[in-house]
Amino acid sequence: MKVYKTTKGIVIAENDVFYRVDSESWDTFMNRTHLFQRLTSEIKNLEPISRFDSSTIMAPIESQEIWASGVTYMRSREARMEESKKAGGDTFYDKVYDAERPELFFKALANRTVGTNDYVNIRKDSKWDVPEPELTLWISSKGTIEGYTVGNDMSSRSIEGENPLYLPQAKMFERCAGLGPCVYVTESPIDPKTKIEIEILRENKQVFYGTVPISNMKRRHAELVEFLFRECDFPYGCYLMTGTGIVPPDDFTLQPNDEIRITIGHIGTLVNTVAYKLESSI
Ligand code: DO4
Ligand code: MG
Repeated sequence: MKVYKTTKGIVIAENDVFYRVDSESWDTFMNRTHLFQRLTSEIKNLEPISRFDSSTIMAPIESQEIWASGVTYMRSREARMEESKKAGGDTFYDKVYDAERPELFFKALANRTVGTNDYVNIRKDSKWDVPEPELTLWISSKGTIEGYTVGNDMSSRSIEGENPLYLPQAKMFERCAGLGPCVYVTESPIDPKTKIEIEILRENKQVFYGTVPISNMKRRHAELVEFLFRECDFPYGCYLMTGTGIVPPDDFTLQPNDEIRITIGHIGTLVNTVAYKLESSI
């Protein structure tokens, strides 16, 4: 079952039949345990809508925090060790990959998050930029994993590689997180064979393609959630990006107008176009 946040309210989709939910806020509607069972019984009382306009889809977020996990796949460990070697930071990635405590970092709130068919930014003071395609957990305030979405953890490799202490600047800026198109709510945990796929198009030509099964991840989802919830409360639930297992080759960097298409199994495709930040109007 898929749940979309749209400009016209919340829409539930089951087997391509769409139902609109009236007078509910995203925060209260989504932050429930046993969400799959609740939605299954709720749609029985709803009339299907005749047409779903995909141009109304927004990022599936309101008051939630987005957190992210790091170095959960061997590919991320290797790429980061290489990029930070000169700065002497390589050994930290090596250690965190094997440590009991995972790397978890705060990524964004709704104000820095974009949905599908929207722009993500690269920094003007960065020379080396990549998208990070990540399976993203939807977690209730009780710490239960209730669904999944597609996440794009936009990252500056040149800034992180210069010094691991620059991580917040490499990861957090306007439009640094892509999320969507929907939350895929499941009865049981997502199939480990599910593939993450990313395609980057430049002037309509494919300049990068990568794929990885989520089973390549070193850590369990429940383990990441347990660490995140140890000392943090999330009254509206939260999102947790689970780390990247796909890193483009070292000679690749994003350019304005590149189109990033990330597909994860049954969840769908998150499409973002790359841009520089516009001048602030504040
Ligand atoms: O260690 C820095 C961030 C790692 C990360 O974002 C990832 O592995 O996906
Ligand atoms: Mg990442």
